[in-house]
Amino acid sequence: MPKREIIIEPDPILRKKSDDIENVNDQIRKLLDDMLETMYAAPGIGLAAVQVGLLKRIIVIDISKEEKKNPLFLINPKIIFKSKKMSIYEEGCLSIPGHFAEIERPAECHIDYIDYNGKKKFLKANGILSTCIQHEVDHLDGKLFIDYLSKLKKDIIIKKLLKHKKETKKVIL
Ligand code: GNR
Ligand code: NI
Repeated sequence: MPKREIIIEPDPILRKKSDDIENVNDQIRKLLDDMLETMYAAPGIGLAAVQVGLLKRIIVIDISKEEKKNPLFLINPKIIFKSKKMSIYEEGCLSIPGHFAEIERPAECHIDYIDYNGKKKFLKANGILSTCIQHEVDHLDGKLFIDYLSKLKKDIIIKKLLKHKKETKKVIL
């Protein structure tokens, strides 16, 4: 199961909307397996397909502690309920390395999705799982957690990421 390269902001693909999956075949399952391995290696608790350069509505999540791995594969996830009650978590993003911020989101959410075997499922989430699902579904719509910050904070983060990208670029310009 090969790992895939994670795309770092700023990159225009991270701002694009991902497309629904028509049917869950072995190629999709291979992608899910690769994404999970990439996420564990990073390490992270969630990963959206767009972060490895594919505009597909696919997410992998595992909020468990290292030992008891409990992967969640979400295909075409749709948030059908968001609670009025909000909660705040410090968020990070594998596409925004080294930057973290407290973000307020609905505390609970309910989703419809398709699982690894192509079966329709329903899930009620709260706590960090609810936050993570919303963070990942945002990716599928071209949105990043820094979009919730003030323009000033967001611009500073993007500038730092861009500077770092330029310094570490391997190609000769
Ligand atoms: O690894 C991750 N941690 C995290 C922490 C708080 C809220 C969301 C996340 S998701 C993030 C991995 C990632 O970038 N997923 O898109
Ligand atoms: Ni992210």
